[in-house]
Amino acid sequence: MDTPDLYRPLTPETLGERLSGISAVADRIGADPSDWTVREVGDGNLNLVFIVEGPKGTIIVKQALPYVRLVGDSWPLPLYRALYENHALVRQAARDPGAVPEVYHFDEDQALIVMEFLSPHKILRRKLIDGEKVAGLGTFLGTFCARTAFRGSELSMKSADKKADVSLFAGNVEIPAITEALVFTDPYYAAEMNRHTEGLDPVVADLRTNAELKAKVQRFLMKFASNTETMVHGDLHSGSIMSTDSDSRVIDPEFVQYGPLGFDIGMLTANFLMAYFSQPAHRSAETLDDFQEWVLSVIAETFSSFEAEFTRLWNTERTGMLYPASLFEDQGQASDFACAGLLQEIRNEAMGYCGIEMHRRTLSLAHNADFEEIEDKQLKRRLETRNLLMGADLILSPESYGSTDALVKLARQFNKKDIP
Ligand code: SR1
Ligand code: MG
Repeated sequence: MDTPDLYRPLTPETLGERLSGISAVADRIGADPSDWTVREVGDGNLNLVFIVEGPKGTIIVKQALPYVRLVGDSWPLPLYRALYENHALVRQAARDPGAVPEVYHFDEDQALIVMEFLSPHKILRRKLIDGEKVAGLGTFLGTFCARTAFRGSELSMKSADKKADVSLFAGNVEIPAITEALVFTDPYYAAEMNRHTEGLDPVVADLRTNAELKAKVQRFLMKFASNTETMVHGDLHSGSIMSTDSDSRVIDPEFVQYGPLGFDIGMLTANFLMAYFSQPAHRSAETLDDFQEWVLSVIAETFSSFEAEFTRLWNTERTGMLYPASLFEDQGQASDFACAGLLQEIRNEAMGYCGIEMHRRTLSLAHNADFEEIEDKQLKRRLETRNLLMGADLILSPESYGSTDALVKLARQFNKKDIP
């Protein structure tokens, strides 16, 4: 995998000199780099992230590294992923204005994006672990998922534009390959980079010997890899959302690809369910029920907002070649039932992706802090077991949980389940 000759990773010491001539930067933080304060704050799995503060303001500089930061240079990863992230941010901003950070500057050779600094936003996963509620969260996320799903598909886009975009994003090969392996495959066999909490072996063995479950997961992988319904964020977890107590934004779409309509909302739901199941380790008994119920209410609000916004767009922006008015409204026939049927299919498939994400975050390489920060290993094992078992139910029978009531009921059942 070649790294372009011009590329040099930034350091806090070199960033000032390297970015000083860029007018988009100077306009926002001031022109003299000797007045800038630079901090590298990247704590994700892949990139460098700098907060650069100057007399006029603050910006974020995100730069791709030519390898997976979490693992090291033994796992090379192409820099061109920054190009796709930039394309994704531009499209998401157009499809859901204000939902993602504004891009100020993109440098393809340096694989870097200069963008809006969100403040006082914090990573949502941190807020969920700390028990901090976010007003309007489900509405924001459901609306974001609906707008990006609908407006990135041929329900809305001209076919020529959508097909050109599918072809553009098809160049992003290695990033989907990470998801195909880490999310859909590795959890279900003894892959080299896997790890799981001590004592989980019997549950893990049950999953890995369940041929029906593995076949269902592979069917979901086939859809993920070959279904180009819409442009998906591709990694929509609570670490890809930044929030204050009442405002949220979606960040970090470098796993963007064309994929199934239900993928993002399914992955997102998994991350709320993992926040839910891990709460007994993070909350006192007095606040536990209230916070857990709030997390479930966010899931419910996300789906109801998704469906409301998707339906609104169906009725007002259905300008693509799919489900055209010529077949329905123009013949005096309503198409509501077709919209409702499609939404039900999206919900059902979302449940499958949800269950798979619940498995991979506890079994393969990239675990999440919700569980990882639990020091009591027995408690961690018990809570992760609830999560794994519910994930299996969702994968095996996604259509049984295609309503919010059924999903929430199942989560409450597993949350009460005695695990020895
Ligand atoms: C090697 S990358 C591991 C994970 O980090 C990203 O955030 C994605 O979730 C990916 O699966
Ligand atoms: Mg990320």
